[in-house]
Amino acid sequence: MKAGFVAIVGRPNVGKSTLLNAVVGEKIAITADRPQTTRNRIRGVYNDDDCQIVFIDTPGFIAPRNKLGEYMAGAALGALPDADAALMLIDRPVGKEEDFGVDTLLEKLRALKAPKILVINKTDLMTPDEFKRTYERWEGSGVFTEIIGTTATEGLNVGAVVATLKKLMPEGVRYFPEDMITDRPERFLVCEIIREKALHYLRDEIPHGVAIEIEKYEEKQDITRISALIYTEKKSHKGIIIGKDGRKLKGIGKSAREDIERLLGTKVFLELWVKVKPGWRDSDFMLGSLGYGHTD
Ligand SMILES: Nc1nc2c(ncn2[C@@H]2O[C@H](COP(=O)(O)OP(=O)(O)OP(=O)(O)O)[C@@H](O)[C@H]2O)c(=O)[nH]1
Ligand SMILES: [Mg+2]
Repeated sequence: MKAGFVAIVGRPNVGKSTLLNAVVGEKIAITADRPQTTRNRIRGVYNDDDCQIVFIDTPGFIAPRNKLGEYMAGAALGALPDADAALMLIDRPVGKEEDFGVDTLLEKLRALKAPKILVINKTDLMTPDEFKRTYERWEGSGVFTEIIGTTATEGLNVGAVVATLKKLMPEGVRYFPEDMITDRPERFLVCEIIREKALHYLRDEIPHGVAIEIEKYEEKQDITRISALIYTEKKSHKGIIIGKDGRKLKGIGKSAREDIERLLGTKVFLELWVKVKPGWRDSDFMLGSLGYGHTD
């Protein structure tokens, strides 16, 4: 029996959470077509007859701009030292403006004893020649024991990533029961679903200033009543989130409710409120109460 931990790291928006979901076969981490979607470490558990791999999804790594960013960067780098293997994801050749994140990650990876695998994701967006050039460039870094191309959205080659990691895992026993696919509780997943829908509905800088807090969570026999707050940093953003005649907030609520019903397997009554909290991303108190206070 093999069992171990794999840290998934990389710059924002490269598809780390999409890959985690593909590996586990369920949606446990939210994804969005914008950077800095993931804010916490999220563990997803892969099981088969003779192996358990605990994948740790991490926030995309960039230079922090506020205390929330510091928490996120800490969550990303902090996943590495205890990992039995590290997966670094990229989605295209790196340019200059991106060098901070990649350089720092490479430096950390070089210092790590555990084996490192590079995943070139979003191969569907590359020509064979682009893939080849990217492959050769990274091969030259000398950091990675293996380089694998994937299309995480379609699950393409995800099996190859798992098979490669399986060989690298140490002998051991399962860390989590076989039916447990994530260590995150339902309430966390509910907040994340709401945040994901808000990300999908909102543009520009607004999503970065959004956080979700559950105010009420009542589980009855066949219905779960949830009331949640959407925090935003600016008064002007509150109106945008609510939208004309409350339409945007209704849209966010409806699509979140549908996903939450699927997750919980009950009917859901979901109420959303928008609240302005200037500077919450730099407030230790607010970060703590929103689950960004200490990494686990
Ligand atoms: N075309 C294509 N899109 C992909 C692929 N994998 C992920 N995506 C998309 O890329 C976007 C970012 O994916 P995420 O999984 O949220 O990326 P992430 O690396 O977790 O991002 P952060 O949490 O911000 O660090 C989403 O819109 C995904 O649907 C892929 O293989 N091909
Ligand atoms: Mg993510």
